[in-house]
Amino acid sequence: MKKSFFRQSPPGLSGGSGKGVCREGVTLAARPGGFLRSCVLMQLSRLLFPLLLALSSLTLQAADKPDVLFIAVDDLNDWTSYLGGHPQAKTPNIDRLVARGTAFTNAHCAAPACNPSRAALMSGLRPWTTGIYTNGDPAQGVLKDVNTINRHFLASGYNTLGGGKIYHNINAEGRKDTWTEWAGLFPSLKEHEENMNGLKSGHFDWGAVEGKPSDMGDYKLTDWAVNHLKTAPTDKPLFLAVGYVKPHLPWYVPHEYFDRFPLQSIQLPTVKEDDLADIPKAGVKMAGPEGDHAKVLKSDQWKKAVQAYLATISFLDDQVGRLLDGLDASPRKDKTIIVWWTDHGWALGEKQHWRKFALWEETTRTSFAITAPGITQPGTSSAAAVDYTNIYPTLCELTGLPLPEHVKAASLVPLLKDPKAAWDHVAVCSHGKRNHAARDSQWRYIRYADGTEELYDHSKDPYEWTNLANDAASSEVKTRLAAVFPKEEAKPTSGGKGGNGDGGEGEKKPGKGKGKGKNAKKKAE
Ligand SMILES: [Ca+2]
Ligand SMILES: [Ca+2]
Repeated sequence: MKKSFFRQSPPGLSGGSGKGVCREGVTLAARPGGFLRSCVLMQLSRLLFPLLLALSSLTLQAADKPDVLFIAVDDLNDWTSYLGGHPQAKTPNIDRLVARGTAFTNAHCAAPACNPSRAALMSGLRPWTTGIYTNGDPAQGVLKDVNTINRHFLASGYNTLGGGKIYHNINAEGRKDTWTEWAGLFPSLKEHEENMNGLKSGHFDWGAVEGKPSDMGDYKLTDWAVNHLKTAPTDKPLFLAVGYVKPHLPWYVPHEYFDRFPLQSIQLPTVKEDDLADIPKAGVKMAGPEGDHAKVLKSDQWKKAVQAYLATISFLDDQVGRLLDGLDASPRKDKTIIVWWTDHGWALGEKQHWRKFALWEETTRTSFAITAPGITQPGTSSAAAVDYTNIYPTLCELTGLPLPEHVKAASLVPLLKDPKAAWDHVAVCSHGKRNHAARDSQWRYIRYADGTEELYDHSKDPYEWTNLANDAASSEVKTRLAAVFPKEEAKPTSGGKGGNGDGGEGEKKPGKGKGKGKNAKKKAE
């Protein structure tokens, strides 16, 4: 572990002269008996004064800082109206949120699974540095020594409040000492697997359920967040992290959401029948056509799954609308930075693949936008290829917090100021050790651990149907994009026993809390 990962003292708090010698001894000796006391007092004041000064200046500076509304969403791909990932997606509120600032339309996770994606985003460190590659690679052992985003804001004078799912393993990372207040998960209806679709595939399940929207955990999370926007003390800047759990599986939401998407009207994703024919074995293994896809086809569940995902997204969208209304009714309306991100994409049958856990566009592309008052212009978008290691430095620059030494990625602020600004960085996504994808404005290049490759030209092939990796003409592009892949990679924290389990161990729901931080002490992982 490099020293630079470790948490740093808050700026200004490590000071104090501390020399331990009372140099005024000669003068003070003229007052017999008072020397020692005076000397100690002077020494104390010397030690305390800079500390008090630093504290007061920190408070003063902190009070002037913008608030941050940090919204995480679990398992939402590009099926939003504004990104157009599915023609029937209805997301007026997400669109409204994103339109307040700059939408990043070519944004990608650092890893296509909950745990490594969130660990990379919150730490600013890539999987190949931390060894957190998959859901089965424990994060806590590494992250406890890293100055993560929430630790950094807490140490810098922010009132940091977190609720829902921010890290994958909320029991391990959602601890009281890393937030001012950690609220954990809120109980929801139908938390047990019901096998409503008959596939007997654990939480790979969907169906309309009895209940009201207000019975859902994300509804309660929204109430919690809106309440804090209204009531959190205004003498301290607020970092409010709201982690929505839907549209993660299982897709159980009340009937009214399913009713918005009549089954007979549902359109399946655009797919090419023999799409896997030009994909190397390692890619076909990631797609796993004999798994979820075979089951879905056999039981005629494809349209029902699409309907259920759209319905669950629509439920989420309603909560986003309530959250936005809450922000606009709060005193923080005009000084709040909004960071909106979904932890990775999701495939629903493209390349005969389901879920995340792969390196194609459907699974790495996310919904991501930033609104920064005074910096972003409403309704703007950037097509620059960005990934989630860019979020930490951007937040530091927007709030004036010092940039931790370990955070090396580029800030997005130039793009927030001018979405058309030059951007020569490449988005990188890793799925397991030595499997990486690089994405720029035109190309996606995938290289698997065994050296096999895929290359897609998005200017002609938006669905990534034609693998150009074996074309002689592609060697220059491949060489340029391969240069961003690491030469050395950390061992997986699980020792290689992790994996994502394709619905198994790594896909288990994080431990439940009661929305009051009761889960904070439990040990997991
Ligand atoms: Ca996720
Ligand atoms: Ca193909």
